[in-house]
Amino acid sequence: MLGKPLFFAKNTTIFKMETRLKIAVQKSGRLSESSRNLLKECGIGIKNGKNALLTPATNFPMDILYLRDDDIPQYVEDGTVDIGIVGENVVGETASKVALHERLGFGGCRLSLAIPKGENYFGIQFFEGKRIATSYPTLLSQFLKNQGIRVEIHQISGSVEIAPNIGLADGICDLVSSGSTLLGNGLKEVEVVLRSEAVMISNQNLEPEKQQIFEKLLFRIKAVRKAEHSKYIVLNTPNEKIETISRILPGMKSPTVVPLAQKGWSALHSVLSEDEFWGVIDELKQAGAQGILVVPIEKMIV
Ligand code: PRT
Ligand code: ZN
Repeated sequence: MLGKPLFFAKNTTIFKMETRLKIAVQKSGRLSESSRNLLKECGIGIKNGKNALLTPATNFPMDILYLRDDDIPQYVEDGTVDIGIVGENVVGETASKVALHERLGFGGCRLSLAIPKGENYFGIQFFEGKRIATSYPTLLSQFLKNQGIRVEIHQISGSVEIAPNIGLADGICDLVSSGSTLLGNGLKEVEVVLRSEAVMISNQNLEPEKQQIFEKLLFRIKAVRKAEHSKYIVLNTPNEKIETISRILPGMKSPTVVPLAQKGWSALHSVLSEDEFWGVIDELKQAGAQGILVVPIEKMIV
């Protein structure tokens, strides 16, 4: 029945069942809170949190399914759910045939090779013939194959970082974010296999009505993500400096100019990206800008 619109006849009236998009997010773990927050920032009402297995969104044609992150790519591939939020590392490791969309800006980490800190690392050749413990055998063997290195891979599912200390392996390949787990286990990171963050994935053959809902969601996500990187700036300037200051501001279009009650002065409103902000702030002050206000933006539609 999947993929076909459903019709119910009641007396002489035909009712078409509302198409709803099914999204899978991690039930509990590093991605779960940020995934739910992202949906909320997109204006999607989620009623009864993470204890239910499935929650209907209150104001958007979408149902939220809470799963273990490892299961999400497969469920998306086989169409049990339509879309999902999961780490790129999991998509890569499960080698799932899904479409990758937006990177979502959270869950950032790297899959890295690490060895005991006392070892002399002289490059990837170090690993030739060595034993490596990992929960990521697929990604690791692809990486090493590309480098022409042969190793013995020991697949283990948890506490990979203790493997060298108990003599199970010469090195490990695991996810790293702050690096403190490696440090605490006397290991050093020597190669990055993959950089990863949470991504939106979808089934490769979404039916058109679901595709439309998905596009609405992606549109909202882009607006939220764009706003995260942008700041709204308001500053006061003598009128004769408006042109100079406008040239410094790399805003969306030209800045908005509003006359102030004080004669000869105006307020300029514009949008800056977070990265540009510190670069231009000194220039703005030197050019005569005063009372500079920088405020966060909630959503940004461009
Ligand atoms: O129960 P379920 O299967 O759903 O969750 P899980 O336990 O498998 O995954 P979880 O919640 O730990 O991680 C989910 C996703 O978060 C991962 O697939 C990554 O995409 C992402 N992520 C980001 C991380 C980390 N950072 C991370 N640091 N996943 C795991 N770690 C672990 C790593 O394995 C190591 O043990 O944290 C430790 C290292 O952290 P640092 O900060 O000490 O370097
Ligand atoms: Zn998992």
